[in-house]
Amino acid sequence: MSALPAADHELADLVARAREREKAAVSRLIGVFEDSRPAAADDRARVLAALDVDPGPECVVLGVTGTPGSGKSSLLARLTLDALAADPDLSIAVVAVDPSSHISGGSLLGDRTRMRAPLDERRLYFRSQASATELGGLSPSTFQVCRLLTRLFRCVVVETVGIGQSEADVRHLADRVYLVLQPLGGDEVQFLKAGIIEVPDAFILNKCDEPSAESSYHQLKGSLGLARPFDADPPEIHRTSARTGAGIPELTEAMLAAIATTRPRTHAEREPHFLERWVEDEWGRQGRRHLVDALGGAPAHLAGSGGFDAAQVAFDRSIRAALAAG
Ligand SMILES: Nc1nc2c(ncn2[C@@H]2O[C@H](COP(=O)(O)OP(=O)(O)OP(=O)(O)O)[C@@H](O)[C@H]2O)c(=O)[nH]1
Ligand SMILES: [Mg+2]
Repeated sequence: MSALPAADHELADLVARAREREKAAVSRLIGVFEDSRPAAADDRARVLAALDVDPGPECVVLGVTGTPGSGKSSLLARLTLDALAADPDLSIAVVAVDPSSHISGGSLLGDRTRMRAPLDERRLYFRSQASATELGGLSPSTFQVCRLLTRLFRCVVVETVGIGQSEADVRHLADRVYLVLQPLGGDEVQFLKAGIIEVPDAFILNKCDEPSAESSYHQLKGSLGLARPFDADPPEIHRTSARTGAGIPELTEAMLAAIATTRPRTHAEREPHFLERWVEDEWGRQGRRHLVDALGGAPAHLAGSGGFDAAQVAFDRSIRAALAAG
């Protein structure tokens, strides 16, 4: 059964309430975008058509990635409220891809920070999604949910653990990526490991209330020079403590400036990567080959299908026909 009202005037009313960022309406629409059943594609297309008649202001997507437990959620809880207080026109939706919730429904890493948006503050919305993998890759529906939220909010923040595939995904989703790190025990090599240091546009060294923070800051600075010879100017390193509040006003200001000056990707620019990911998840290597050889690649297939949802339906039909033909 469809999760949407069948009558057009009822859908229009639901969409209007979501535009006002009424939490119940936003949550109901999110259900449609998280629904992986094939029939949901038509519902998504209806919602997007209703929204795109009268597009709102551009939305900047910020990626906040980083090592597990580095303080991403604690920082966001403070930053979002401070930013909303500073700018009355701002609205923010946070999508946290949660590495632990699908395993135990509870705590993987000790006392996890959970952000709750005050119920009466319509300018702040929070959604937690179970991760696809234990290591915190983006959930397949993160992109789908962002398609909706970027049409309702001025800024969408995606919080992920920065490991493996999620780094590449967050790069394709976000217009600007922050990497949150915590002070090391003194092993410089760790900052250089795993390649994560090459992706972000800016760095946040959190937990600066800890004693090793000062030496870690200098190690990070040194590592960046080595790992990122491509930077004309060294990237920003913000030093913060979500515990004491040190550095939070400066980071809030930098975030507001980034939202004001970043030219966001268009919806269409985000689609090819996530169509490829979907094809790979559903059909594996064979699917990838079909997308390229039979359909001319993701951008061509998207352009020829009339939108992401239609492209998924058309791909499904096309590969099934090819397989049946042997
Ligand atoms: N000392 C200190 N502890 C902090 C700071 N920020 C967060 N913490 C603590 O670090 C732990 C993890 O914080 P979270 O905000 O949940 O970190 P996270 O990066 O969102 O964690 P995951 O989403 O599980 O990867 C919690 O116990 C926090 O209280 C800080 O600035 N200083
Ligand atoms: Mg978190």
